[in-house]
Amino acid sequence: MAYYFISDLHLDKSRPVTTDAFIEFISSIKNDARALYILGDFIEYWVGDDDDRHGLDKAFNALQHLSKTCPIYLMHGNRDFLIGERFAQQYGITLIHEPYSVKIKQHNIALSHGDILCTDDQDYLAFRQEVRSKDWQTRFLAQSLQKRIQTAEDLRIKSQQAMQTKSDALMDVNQDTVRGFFKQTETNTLIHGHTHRPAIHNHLVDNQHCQRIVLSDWHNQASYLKVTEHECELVTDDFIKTTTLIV
Ligand code: LP5
Ligand code: MN
Repeated sequence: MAYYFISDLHLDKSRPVTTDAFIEFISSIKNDARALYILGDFIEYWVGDDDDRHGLDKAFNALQHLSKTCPIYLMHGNRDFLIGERFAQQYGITLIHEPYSVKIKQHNIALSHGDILCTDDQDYLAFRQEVRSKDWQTRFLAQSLQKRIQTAEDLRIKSQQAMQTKSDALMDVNQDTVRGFFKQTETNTLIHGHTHRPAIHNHLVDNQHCQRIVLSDWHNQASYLKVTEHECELVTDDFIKTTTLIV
């Protein structure tokens, strides 16, 4: 039996290969999964639980089916932070909010989408602060579905334009912020996504060895982290990396 971690699927009806890969992945873990953690950006974008035009019912039904045999935890990402309890309950999902820690055997593991670790990207952080406020969300969700979808589409274009002006270094995690996150959560393992730079990094925090495992996005293929006992395996289309969890 194993714990599975995935993120950044960006499911969208325009990319059926990824949706099929997800359904196949869910089917492949169903007899083996102790829990599934989805660490954000599960969906390309989400403008409210009342939006039923995703064309992703097959993927959602696969989750609901899995939820009968294993708990499914979902954390918000910067694309789908408006996923609410209505959607979660409909498909047997438990929403979790960061900073979130989970104990697996004797290992204390912190989970994050990863965007809050990218603190050099000040423009993004200012934007994030605004759209994560209760007031902004209440006003946004009161708009018509069509208007919300249009705003999200506009924002995707603005975001792509903004990202062309930002360096890779600026859009990666900030090392001091990562160290602070380990201290705040009192963990020595951190799993996150968002940057789409799958890797296993070592950090030294107050002379303690810590590990940061970065999940891959799903670009037409499944990729995941599988944790069994003390071992973990990070699987992408290009490589498989293994490590032993720190006690
Ligand atoms: O996800 P990814 O990796 O592509 O990009 C992020 C950051 N971009 C975003 C924007 C999302 O992609 C947009 C998704 C829309 C879904 C939301 C649904 C709810 C509707 C919201 C409507 C307002 O998160 C990008 C980071 C990058 O990761 C790397 O970390 O740099 O951040 C930006 O590009 C943000 C810009 O720097 C600043 C935003 C300018 C747009 C201002 C328009 C204001 C609209 C009104 C909102 C208050
Ligand atoms: Mn993201």
